[in-house]
Amino acid sequence: MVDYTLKCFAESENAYKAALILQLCDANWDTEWVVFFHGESKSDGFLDLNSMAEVPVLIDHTNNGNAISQSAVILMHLADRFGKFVPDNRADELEMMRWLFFDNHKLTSYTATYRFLSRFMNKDGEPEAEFMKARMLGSFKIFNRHLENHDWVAANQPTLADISTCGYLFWPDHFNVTWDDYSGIKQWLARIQELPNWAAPEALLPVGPKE
Ligand SMILES: N[C@@H](CCC(=O)N[C@@H](CS)C(=O)NCC(=O)O)C(=O)O
Repeated sequence: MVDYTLKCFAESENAYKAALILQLCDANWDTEWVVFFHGESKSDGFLDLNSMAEVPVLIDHTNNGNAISQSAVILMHLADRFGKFVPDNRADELEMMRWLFFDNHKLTSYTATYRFLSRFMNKDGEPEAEFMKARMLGSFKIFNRHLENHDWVAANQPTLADISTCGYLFWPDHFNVTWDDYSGIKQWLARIQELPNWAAPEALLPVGPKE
């Protein structure tokens, strides 16, 4: 029996955030594929686990199968469990929280929505896609400027802010960007890839039902 099961699917980089911390902490975990594109996350069974109808959901078998959702909350729960990726002083912890909110409100939110409109709905050129793309590029500019002067997002070490913000960024071609135009982001992603046990999204998230 594993300690944690992550309900997820390959295209969900919010799920990758949770998968990445499990991987970096060398946790005992497995995945369960959510048939997202056929509406599973809106089904009654799924809503019983997460009333917000969103992936990811972490099932914590070490705590009576408790279901936890919102990737930032999952990250905080696992950081607490493993004693990793949270700064040891209040100022850096607040800075970490500041970037977690920035990520959830802007960076991931605009990137994921634009990627969905462009890649899965072929809406490039249409007003809603162009609006989201502009908001995404605006958040990249802000984030890149920060990373040009910081090795890690919130402290002098990797924290949950790095794990959360990097979620969507390993596949820039999925949202029509090259990191050659954003040297701060490019160099920071390379630092993340050098963390012990790092693995890419496609190595951690399931693409379909298990045999
Ligand atoms: N803030 C949430 C966002 C989760 C989210 O948007 N998940 C997507 C898949 S990556 C989803 O389930 N979307 C369903 C919907 O928006 O209806 C988190 O970080 O967990």
